[in-house]
Amino acid sequence: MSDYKLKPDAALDIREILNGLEHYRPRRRGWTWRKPVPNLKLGSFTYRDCTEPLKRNVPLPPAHHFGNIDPQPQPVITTEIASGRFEDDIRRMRMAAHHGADHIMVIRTAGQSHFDSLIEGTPQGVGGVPITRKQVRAQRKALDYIEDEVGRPINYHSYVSGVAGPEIAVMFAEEGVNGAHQDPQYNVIYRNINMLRSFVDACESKHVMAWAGIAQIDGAHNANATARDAWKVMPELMVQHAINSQFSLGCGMRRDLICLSTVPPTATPAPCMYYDLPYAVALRDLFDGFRMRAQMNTKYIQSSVREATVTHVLNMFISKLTSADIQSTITPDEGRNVPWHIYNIEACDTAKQTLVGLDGLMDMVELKDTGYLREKARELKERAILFMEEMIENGGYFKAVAEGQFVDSGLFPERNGDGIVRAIDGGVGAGTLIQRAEDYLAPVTAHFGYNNTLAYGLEDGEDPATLIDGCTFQKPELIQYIDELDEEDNVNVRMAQTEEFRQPGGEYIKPEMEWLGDGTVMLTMFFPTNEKVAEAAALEAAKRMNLQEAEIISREVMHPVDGTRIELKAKVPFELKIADLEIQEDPEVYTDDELREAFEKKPMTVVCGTVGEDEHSVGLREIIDIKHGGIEKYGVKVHYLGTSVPPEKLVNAAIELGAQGILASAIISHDNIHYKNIALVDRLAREQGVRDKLVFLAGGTQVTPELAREAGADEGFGRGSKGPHVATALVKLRKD
Ligand code: Z98
Repeated sequence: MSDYKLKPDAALDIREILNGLEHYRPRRRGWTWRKPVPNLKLGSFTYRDCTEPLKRNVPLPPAHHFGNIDPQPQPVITTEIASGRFEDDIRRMRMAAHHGADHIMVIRTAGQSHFDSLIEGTPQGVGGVPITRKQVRAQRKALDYIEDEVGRPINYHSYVSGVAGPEIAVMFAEEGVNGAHQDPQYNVIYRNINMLRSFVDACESKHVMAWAGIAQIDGAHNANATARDAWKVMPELMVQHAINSQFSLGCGMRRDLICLSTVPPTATPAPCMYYDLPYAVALRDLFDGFRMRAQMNTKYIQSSVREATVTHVLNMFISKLTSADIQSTITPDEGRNVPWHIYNIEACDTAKQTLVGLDGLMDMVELKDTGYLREKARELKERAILFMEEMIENGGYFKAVAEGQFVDSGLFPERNGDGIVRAIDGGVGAGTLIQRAEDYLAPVTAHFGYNNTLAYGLEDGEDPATLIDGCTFQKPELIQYIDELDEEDNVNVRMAQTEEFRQPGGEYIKPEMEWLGDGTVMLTMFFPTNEKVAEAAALEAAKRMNLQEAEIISREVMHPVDGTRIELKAKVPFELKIADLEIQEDPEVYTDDELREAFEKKPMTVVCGTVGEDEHSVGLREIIDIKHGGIEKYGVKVHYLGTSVPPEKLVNAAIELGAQGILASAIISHDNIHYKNIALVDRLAREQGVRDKLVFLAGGTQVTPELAREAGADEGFGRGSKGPHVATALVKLRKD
């Protein structure tokens, strides 16, 4: 690794990642779990189920009220990244890691499962990135820097399925990939890859993954994403889990690295807890000692972020009740098909917020041992076992698949006859199996099955690679690293096209959603009409705003006639020169000592209150109260007039009390009433002839300094303002 280090205040430099990549070696193999810290104390709180905190992080938005603590829950948190350009995904990985993700899954490009070999270079993908050695290595290298920065190991993950499964497994072992999906049933059912080939390949792949300590996720959850009524395939899901888990143990995988991919099968308006919780409990009963990767339900997600988030949170309630080990957050891509930076980050925050919010839950509640929950769980297990028995009676897995026993939409033993049918001699890669000859020899480590090493003088159990003095697992210098082959579709060409936007050093900036300089923006609009008219109106509005390539990404009926919410994406036809931007300077804030001294030398009295019909006093109290570090602390004499104070009263009180200042606070912003009241205080003070003797400051969560000044205040204070900011303004702007 070079001396390059991420700087907290600088963008990750992709050029540094690509520099010397051909010689880069991963620094470890294998999966890492979080480190629990029982009774972790952070700020004012003690956490029951949290893990080691991060060195660098972006806490949840309300954290500034709690000393910026950022508790990290127990499950590993996954984010799935699928933009198609690995160089852009790397920047997203850093953001996600700061928000608490420690499992980065890269979705691979559509169609790669049918490639019968490794592919090279860094072509741009569709619906994911092409999994090539170069991009895997670049991302693992970037994650090494990122994990040093955040202070926690990050697991990197992609897919070992498809016709090139074993080749990919070897490449992943060589490149230090930490997790992978591997399930031959996925090949068979969803990718129509020949079943015999898939199971033989899986032996090799799983054996290699076991050697490299790669955690495995199975593919059972795809059945409830595919089946018409996802809750009806619950028994089958358990059968699929069982087949892959037992098979994996047989191939030498450790039980604690075999992760079942579980998805709560229903979503509201179904009474989802009543269905999903017994299923989750049944799974834990049957699969003791294996790990659970909890993914969220995507089958029923529509395009609303709000709705997707509620489903995610309900799903995580089940994760908490049943102790999931890995928590997925796949809202952005699979759920809504809007694979943007912001949705990855939001979903990581949703997971962190929910799981931390549920910290200690199981100290207070427990799942009932009797009644519906256990009866239903038992029923599901019985159905699963009957399913398995039928499969065996049918002549085993291959025959059962050939007869359409899998992904049938009936609740077993009910059958609807709509299962997915695959022929034993059909599918991609059919007829490609060749029996190993008696003198077969593969001088490589982690090779599964018959290998005639004894004839070559090795002891039983000795590593066949010793015959060639070590294979690529021991001697990475033997790895063939192939750089870009395609002269047009490669990372260097793409980076040259966006150079002016790339930090550090880039001169221009553009709004971005997934790729540097993509110029993509999203607009939310509400139209008081039906869906069809609203869609047309939104597109026309975008046109008149000079936006390009406008497309509607979500529509939601608030009322069939009275209102539709539209979310629209489009591209802006301009770029912004950073040097020309008017960047607000942070206001100067005096130190505590300077403030105390100033008010000691020249005492000051102010009157204050929430103005108009506004009853929200919390913000103002924080600005004035000594216990919140408010202005009283510096010796300012404060007359608090209370809430809903009429503007006349503020001005009159200031005159009567001989005050030098007025502080008006306003939260309610309907019809701009906050600015109207600010203007009224200013006007009344003028009418009374005292405006030039009084400093007048206004604040509130929706107050913008410029607009407050325009309305007539001497200064305005928005969200995040604190006592020292206001006290400094009082010193600087006082009129006497
Ligand atoms: C997930 N985002 O599970 P293709 N192998 C298995 C899979 O489950 C999948 C693939 C391979 C979801 C993705 N699963 C759903 C066992 C996909 C992907 O053929 O490259 O799409 O393989 O996290």
